[in-house]
Amino acid sequence: MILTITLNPSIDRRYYIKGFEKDKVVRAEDVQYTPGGKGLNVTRVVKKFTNSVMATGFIGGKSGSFIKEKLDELEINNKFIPISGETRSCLAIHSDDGSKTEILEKGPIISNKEILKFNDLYNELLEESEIICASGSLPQGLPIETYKDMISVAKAKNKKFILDTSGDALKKGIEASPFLVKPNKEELEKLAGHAITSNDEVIRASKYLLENDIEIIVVSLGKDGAIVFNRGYAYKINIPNIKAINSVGSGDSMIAGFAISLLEKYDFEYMLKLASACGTANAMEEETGKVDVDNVKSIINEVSITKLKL
Ligand code: TA6
Repeated sequence: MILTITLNPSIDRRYYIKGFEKDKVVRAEDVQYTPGGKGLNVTRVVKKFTNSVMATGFIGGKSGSFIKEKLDELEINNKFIPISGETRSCLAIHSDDGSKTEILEKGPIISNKEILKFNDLYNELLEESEIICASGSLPQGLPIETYKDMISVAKAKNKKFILDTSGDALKKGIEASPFLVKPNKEELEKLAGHAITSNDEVIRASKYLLENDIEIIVVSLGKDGAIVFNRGYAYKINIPNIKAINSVGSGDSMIAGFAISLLEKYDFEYMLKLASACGTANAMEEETGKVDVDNVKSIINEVSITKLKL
């Protein structure tokens, strides 16, 4: 089973606005609400391929109830710790000029009592899980070492832990050597402490990560594909050009592809192709964290991989 962890879930509110500008009153042409937060985007894509998935984390208030209702409608198994705070919203404003502006709320303050309850639930769910996916920011109240501690517990039980987060939570998480991490270029630049403008610089900046005994490092590069590091080699992944509608959630969809591949024990090259195809297929959809499985299957055949000796 794949356990997806969303400690800071969100109602993702997508607005389509003509002529969006600051300091103006504008009206939304369309709005869509989806149960979001990176881990729930991962969950919804995983569910397209297998029912062997369980979502967990914290939810609270009416927003939390909305998320649970949507997951139940999608028949996604879920066990969340109810909190006194209100689950956040994240806004994505799409303008007709092609621009996309995201506003991410910090999220609620989690109490120590709620944290202890989650730790018990996490240990219980670990027993029935093989692959753990933790994605997204930490809500307020959780120590910055939260992911690091969760990774250590999972590794002690021989579980594969995939971490997709940013900033100090990522930096601390790396210290526990998760099985797979997926920084995007901006997150890698923050880890490296300098701008990255070429694939060679991606490879040099990733060497620090390689020293932390991480089995698979994925540097996602948007429409430029990704560079993946594993066992002394780097793999440049090229994806086909597509008509991108909404790229939000493509990184999360890529994570879903890796999790499915690890669960099904696909070979390494097929895993790279499936994960890349999931990320690409997500961008073809209006909804965040959504793929059409037929699109994924046809894109897989158009993904190319170049193997480079490090
Ligand atoms: O990756 C896209 C997304 O999941 C958005 O849908 C929004 O929920 C945001 O990321 C949350 O990011 P965060 O890093 O705050 O968990």
